[in-house]
Amino acid sequence: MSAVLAARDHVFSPRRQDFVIRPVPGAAGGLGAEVVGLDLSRPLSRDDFERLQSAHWEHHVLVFRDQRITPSEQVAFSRLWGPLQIHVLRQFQLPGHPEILQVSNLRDEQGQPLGLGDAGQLWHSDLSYKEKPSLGSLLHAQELPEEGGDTLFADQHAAYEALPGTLKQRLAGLQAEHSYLLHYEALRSKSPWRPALTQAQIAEVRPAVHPVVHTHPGNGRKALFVSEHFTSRILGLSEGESRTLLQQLFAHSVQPQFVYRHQWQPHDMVFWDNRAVLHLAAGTPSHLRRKLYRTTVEGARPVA
Ligand SMILES: O=C(O)CCC(=O)C(=O)O
Repeated sequence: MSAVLAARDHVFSPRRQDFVIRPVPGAAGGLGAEVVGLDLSRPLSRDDFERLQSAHWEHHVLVFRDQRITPSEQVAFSRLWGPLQIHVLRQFQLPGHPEILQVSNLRDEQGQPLGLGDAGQLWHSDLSYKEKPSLGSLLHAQELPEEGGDTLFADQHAAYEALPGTLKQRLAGLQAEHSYLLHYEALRSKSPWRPALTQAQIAEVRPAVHPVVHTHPGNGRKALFVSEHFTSRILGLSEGESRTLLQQLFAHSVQPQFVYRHQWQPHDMVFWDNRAVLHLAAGTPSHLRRKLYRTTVEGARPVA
């Protein structure tokens, strides 16, 4: 369901809010914009929604500053963009809010992890291993460390556009497999608190096949759609050729000129477009506390 369809049944407020959307300081190439003055706990007008949608298609990462919103308000705002996806690791849901995945290194009184503390250690696009990957994810800062904890975003339109013409031709029509299980056991061996997956969970994350280059349904631009975390192979190539080509694309797609590094401020909510960017968690020193709430919006099946 597109955002426009998801928002169709929503009762919008007749009142616009007074806010600005401007390039985020330090961002290059149009990647990243900050939204200042908008209060997401208040009802949104259709005009304001459409302004945000245009900015999302153009800048791919929207940073909503100073959002004092509840989990229910985050869920309500996220639902405007499409149905919400429930993460397979149910253990890390926020109690009472199955749509919210806790991204956190905190533990409860029994010493059990509250959230997915090692989320995003490898570059990825959320849920690309689903038939319908994510349109976008919204991450709301609850508790931030004094140092570290940045999130990096890499512009996959710009990465595609910078490829040599011969490589663009080679990629046209290629399809790749995306698998949640690709690095799961390697991550578990580094973070033993990661739960072993049940058969039901494994069945829920069967691999999916998507075009290596897809066309963004909102802005009509092409983007690379492969990532180190989830893309396991390119169909129709030998194992060696597939590995070499994927390594080349992984290295190309996250070069510094395509990257915006987000340094979190208290109460930031960041809404990124999984169809246009890859992202990576830079890491937090283990003695410091970090907690964010993530909602994940379903998108359409990618098309070349
Ligand atoms: O914690 C972060 O900075 C990013 C988390 C992440 O990669 C994710 O939620 O997919």
